[in-house]
Amino acid sequence: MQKTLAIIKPDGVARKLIGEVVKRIEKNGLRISAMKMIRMNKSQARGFYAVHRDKPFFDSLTGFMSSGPVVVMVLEGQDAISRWREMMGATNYKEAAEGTIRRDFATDIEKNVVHGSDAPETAAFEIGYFFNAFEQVSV
Ligand code: IDP
Ligand code: MG
Repeated sequence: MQKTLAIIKPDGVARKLIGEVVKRIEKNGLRISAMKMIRMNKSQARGFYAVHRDKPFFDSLTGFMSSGPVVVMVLEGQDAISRWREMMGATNYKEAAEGTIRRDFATDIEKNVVHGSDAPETAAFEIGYFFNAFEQVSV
């Protein structure tokens, strides 16, 4: 059993893709054990993406992530981290495999619809960044 953090980014929410993304998650068999809509301010987005603070795209990315509401979710299941990343597709939608969320819906390397944790340690940090223990249900 593994947990991962998923985000439907501001472009995904604005383009009314919440239902589509949730449908794919449920179809895949991952369980949603926490979910809420929030809007980050710039400093909260900077905290979330702190690992990327030295990247040239950091300022643009954190501006984008604080530009509108996002849906944050905890997904649970066997190999949840890699399964969710497989469903998302490569960071650059042009390199993403057919049938992935980013291949089907992303418009830009930055505006790529969804986020997913990349390892158990980052998943633990990212889940704790948004959810306390009471907000995560056992399903
Ligand atoms: P990931 O979301 O697939 O894990 P990361 O390398 O962790 O990709 O980058 C975090 C986010 O930063 C990406 O999802 C994308 O929104 C943005 N990003 C990554 N690389 C670039 C880039 O080269 N230019 C602009 N934005 C980028
Ligand atoms: Mg990443």
